[in-house]
Amino acid sequence: MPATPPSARKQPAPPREAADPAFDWRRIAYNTLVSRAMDDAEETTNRNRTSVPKDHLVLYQFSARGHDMAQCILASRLDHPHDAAGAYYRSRPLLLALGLSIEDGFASPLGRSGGFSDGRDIGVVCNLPREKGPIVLPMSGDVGSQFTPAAGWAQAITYHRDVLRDRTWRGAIAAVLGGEAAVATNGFWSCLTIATTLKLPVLFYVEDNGLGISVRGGMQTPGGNIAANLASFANLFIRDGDGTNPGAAAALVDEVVAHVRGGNGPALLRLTVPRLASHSGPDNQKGYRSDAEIAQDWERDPVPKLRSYLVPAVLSESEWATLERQVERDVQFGLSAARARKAPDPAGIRRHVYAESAEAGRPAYGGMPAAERTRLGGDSTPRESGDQLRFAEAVRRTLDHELAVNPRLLVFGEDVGLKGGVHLVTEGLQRKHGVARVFDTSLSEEGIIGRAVGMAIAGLVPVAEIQFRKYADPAAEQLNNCGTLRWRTANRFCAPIVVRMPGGFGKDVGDPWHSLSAEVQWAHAIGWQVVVPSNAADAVGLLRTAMRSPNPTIFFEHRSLLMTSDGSSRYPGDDYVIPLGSARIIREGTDLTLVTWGAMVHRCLEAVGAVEGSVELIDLRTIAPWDRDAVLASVRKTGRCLIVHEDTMTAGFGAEVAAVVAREVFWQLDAPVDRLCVEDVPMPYHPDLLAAVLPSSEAIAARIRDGLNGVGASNSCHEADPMLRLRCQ
Ligand SMILES: Cc1ncc(C[n+]2csc(CCOP(=O)(O)OP(=O)(O)O)c2C)c(N)n1
Repeated sequence: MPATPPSARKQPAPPREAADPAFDWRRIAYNTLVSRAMDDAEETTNRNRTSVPKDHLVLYQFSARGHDMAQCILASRLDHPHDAAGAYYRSRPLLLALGLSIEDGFASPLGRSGGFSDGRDIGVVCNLPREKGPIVLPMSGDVGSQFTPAAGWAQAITYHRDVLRDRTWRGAIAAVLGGEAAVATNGFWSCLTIATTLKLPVLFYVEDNGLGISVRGGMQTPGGNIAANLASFANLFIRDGDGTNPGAAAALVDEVVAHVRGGNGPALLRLTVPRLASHSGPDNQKGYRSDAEIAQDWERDPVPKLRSYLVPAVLSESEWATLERQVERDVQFGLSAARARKAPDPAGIRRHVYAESAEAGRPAYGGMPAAERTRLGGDSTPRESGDQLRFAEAVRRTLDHELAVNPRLLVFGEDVGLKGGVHLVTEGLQRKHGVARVFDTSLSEEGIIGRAVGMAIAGLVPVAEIQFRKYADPAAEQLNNCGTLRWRTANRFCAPIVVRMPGGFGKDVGDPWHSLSAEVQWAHAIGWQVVVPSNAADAVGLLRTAMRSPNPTIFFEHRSLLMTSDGSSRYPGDDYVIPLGSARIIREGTDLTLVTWGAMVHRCLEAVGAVEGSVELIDLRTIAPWDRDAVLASVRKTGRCLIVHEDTMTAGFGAEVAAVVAREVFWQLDAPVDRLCVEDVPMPYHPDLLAAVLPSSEAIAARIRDGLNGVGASNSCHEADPMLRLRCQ
């Protein structure tokens, strides 16, 4: 717990008279001065590196000098219990004004325990979870990635208010802060499209200091003024002004916040501010800024302007001096308390990649409340009498049921509404559950995933569709950040979303865009669960588990299984769940273990039927987590292992399985671990070309025979290795 600063014990007297009485100017001045003093303390500490112990240094410093006052004015207007701010590395003044303690504000850049991330993330990459009151969404280091989660929060406001009929969300807004360079990012444009097309309560707050590190604003938007350039953008209320003029900035903040809070749709406020420091600690501004320009910027410093605005109209000279002394005391107190904190404990570094089953302490902010998860329950025994159905229908039925029993659940993506998705998996769901719960999105995968993240943090259960696996590329930033979110915030936040991703080869067709599988990418990404079902029943159980999980999940829907008999099976029931990380042994055997997943399961099954010899066929069903125990137990028994997958060979998930098998059961192996995969080429279009790269059941059978006979592709290293030759004799 942060220690109580001296000022919290003795509050100053209220102002005699306010310049604009609607604002608490003393509070704004206090917060601005605190932020300024913290920047000063950090920069001094870092400049005098030799005079302070190494562990007292801020490793990565970002100053907010010049941006500070206007942010404190904005924060004073974020006063609704369900307001949220999407922010970036220069937003610490906003956090201080929203309730961040000075001690936590120092401790995080110092890398001390506790704080935003328990020493895991840069100190200015902040977050602020609060039970009641505005929160700050977890920031990321990627410029522009703050925007679409804010759109998700804003859409969640409307969902809580209109669908869940929770009146406490009325009037809430999402404010999203960014520099003028951030307006060039995909995230900005995606969020702008979402907010303006849906008329969401989003306030874009652009802090224009004219520099993106060293690059001038004219490179980010023509002429350097995004407010001017967006003048004709529909559904966007725009204001532009000077962020160093207290009265003018306050009036503009008031106007835009009132517009958004009043339900009139999004607004954009651009405030010009000076950057009264280098971009960050390591930058010295040499080469791109003259001394004269830096001096000119200091003339625009908002702090002296704030002082003249308030003294003597609101505060007397001596009251201002008292305020300054109070700030100095509080900041020194906070700094000492932060320095007294322990360094983070390396023993805990592996925690919080995923939710811990017995959650110690406070649960993370985000996702469905645990009690609701428990209420939904689940049954791991399949119903035997279910009707036969196709994979696509199984997914649809599962989504339909979950939409019915879980009012927090939403299904969205490109074309998923009236059309029912290009794979027709969501057909009929919008008609049944309404456009607020099953809806089309704009064509922006970054927007689909970023929005899902914001919604999940706001307590909803977003099930997003990426139309084809390849088209997750534009969403890679949001997907990666979603996976690491719980770990980065040391379990302060989580965003359990489900991403449905159809992919893989189609029935006899392929191409580089619609047929990618590359599931390994998400097994490699930290924090994701990755599900690769091979049939309808497994799809039902695994999808339901994913939708009730506290962790994010990628759910692969293989194109060749959606409508074919291969993917069909009996419907296992409306409550059926399968724990992730439990493989299915499809056929038991004693001579060779065949490990596979997804569509290759069916080719492997055919191959096994065509060979003599006893093959144990394992369908992994999930590759993150994957069932190491089942695979290792099987290979211990058979002494041989062949892995077959559709993803390309080099660094495919088979390499991971092979490495673990080789390490863990080396002395029980009778042959080298073998892999049969698509070679390292993209998926081709012509059926003959496709057939040439995909492992066929004949090719799999041939490789099984090689394995059983101790010959084959891996034979050369087998012969070269005397130990293995010995074991095979
Ligand atoms: C996606 C991404 N690209 C590049 C960077 C490196 N980078 C960090 S800050 C920055 C400039 C951002 O400038 P602006 O948005 O104007 O904010 P300011 O720093 O001026 O407040 C860049 C290029 C990054 N963090 N993320």
